[in-house]
Amino acid sequence: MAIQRTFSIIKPDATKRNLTGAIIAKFEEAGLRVVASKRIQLTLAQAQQFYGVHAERPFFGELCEFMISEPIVVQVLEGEDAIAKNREVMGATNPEDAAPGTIRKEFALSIGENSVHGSDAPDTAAEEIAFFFSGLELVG
Ligand code: RTP
Ligand code: MG
Repeated sequence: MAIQRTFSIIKPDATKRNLTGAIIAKFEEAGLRVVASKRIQLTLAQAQQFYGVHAERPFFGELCEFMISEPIVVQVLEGEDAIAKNREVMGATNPEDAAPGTIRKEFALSIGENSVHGSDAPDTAAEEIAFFFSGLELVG
């Protein structure tokens, strides 16, 4: 597998509980390098645009309100097979189903407040990175 980049969000439930460092440590232990990072607070319009793929889902309103409730940390992670590796380190969407040692098993509060987001495929990773970062901000 080649070196890939993926997009990650440390979500409001985690930034609020001061878990940013603990979550980044999990990425680094898994061999993922942080090549871009910033702490921001989304507007409602930005959250709705980012999660547009889920617009028809029953949890869309709740998800967008949650994502703007506190600052988030958006990052680009780089490494061997980074997209799949990041999702492995994150664990299942619902922390009750997440494997031991994963971020969501250790830190997530619920299926909604689940501490992290990670891109699910190369095309979405590229779109999500471009949504938040300019080329100048990516330092490999
Ligand atoms: P993500 O996109 O955040 O990395 O998570 P994912 O792929 O594991 O989950 P996805 O199906 O894409 O859902 C996006 C986010 O929506 C919230 N969600 N809430 N209340 C619910 O039933 C529910 N289901 C999903 C979660 O915050 C999930 O990460
Ligand atoms: Mg997803």
